[in-house]
Amino acid sequence: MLSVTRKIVHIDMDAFYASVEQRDNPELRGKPIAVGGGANRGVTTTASYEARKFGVRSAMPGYKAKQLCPQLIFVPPRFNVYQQVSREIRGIFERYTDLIEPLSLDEAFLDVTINKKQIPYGMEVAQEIMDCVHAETGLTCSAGVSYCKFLAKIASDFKKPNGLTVITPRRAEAFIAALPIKDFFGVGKVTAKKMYGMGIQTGADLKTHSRIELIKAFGKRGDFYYNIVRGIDDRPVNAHRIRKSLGVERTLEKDLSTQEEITPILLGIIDKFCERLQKADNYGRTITLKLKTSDFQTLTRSYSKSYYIKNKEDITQIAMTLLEENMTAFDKIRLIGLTASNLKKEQDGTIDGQLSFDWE
Ligand code: TTP
Ligand code: MG
Repeated sequence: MLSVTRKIVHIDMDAFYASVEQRDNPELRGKPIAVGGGANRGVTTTASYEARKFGVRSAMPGYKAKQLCPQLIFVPPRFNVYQQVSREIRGIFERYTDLIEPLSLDEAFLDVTINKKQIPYGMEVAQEIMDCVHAETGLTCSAGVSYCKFLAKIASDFKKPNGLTVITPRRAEAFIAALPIKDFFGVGKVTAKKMYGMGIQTGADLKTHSRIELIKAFGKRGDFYYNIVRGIDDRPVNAHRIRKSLGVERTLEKDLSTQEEITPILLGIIDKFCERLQKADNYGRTITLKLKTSDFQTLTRSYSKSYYIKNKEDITQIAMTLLEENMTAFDKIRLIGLTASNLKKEQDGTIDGQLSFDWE
């Protein structure tokens, strides 16, 4: 059988939210900034490269970021602007291919094996896209090019910011062997920890384990790890990724423990949640309440109906009942959220992520 080597490009914007803020406010340029994480409780969404030198990272509590970098400037997020930029870069991608799989607002896989400009090299497509993104949005991105998604994704991270990395089939195995396991796309924190326990630090270590061993340790995913460490990844670029949930969540200003304290916050979330469903014109048969405890445990509790839950009274009643029934499951919480799943419209090529908002 004739097999054609695919050309996959992965594009990822550099320090996305922070770069947009620095672009739109010259006073922030060249300075260490964090988006979100203001006041004392919020969590930063991302940090400018100037702030990263101090160790400031995504998802870091604001107070910790400030400790690491006392001159850090906190900037409130502007999600509508990030969404607009996301649409602009998507417009650029569409000049080359319709096979686009967005992973979040700022990154996407593109299959350019056959592309609208008939450019023979994936690298050339990636370079053109990087140039267009810069010329048209004033922002930089990084690109990875390879024959599969796994390697394209890893490649885009290799020379950030504004970097372009190509991993050819010939270089793939050596590249993967040297790669720390924590940088594997598809290996989360929990899996990485388990792998460390098995003496696996790098791709080379992972490769010493048999398929059976990996399946025993990681179930079905073991098979996936066995393949990717050998550079085998046939997953197609899926232009119609299925959106499975839609939701809203909020990090609290201080940890809360009583139902009296939590109820008004939950009511606010219900308002936003209903607005969001209406705007998306999408509704779910399942509503999930998500609570993150002060010691960072995540609790999720769901309730399903046989019909799509649209009505605000219904949603309020479900959310309140889920809260009430689970008041004994935690001591204090630091985050609360609501999600709709089993959605009416699960087929959706665009993605706008889980909207999380910090008001401070
Ligand atoms: P990333 O692409 O992971 O990060 P980044 O673009 O800020 O930086 P890099 O140059 O390393 O790619 O995420 C894209 C945006 O998503 C980021 O700017 C902010 C948001 N985000 C969060 O809100 N919370 C998170 O925990 C992470 C990782 C990202
Ligand atoms: Mg990025």
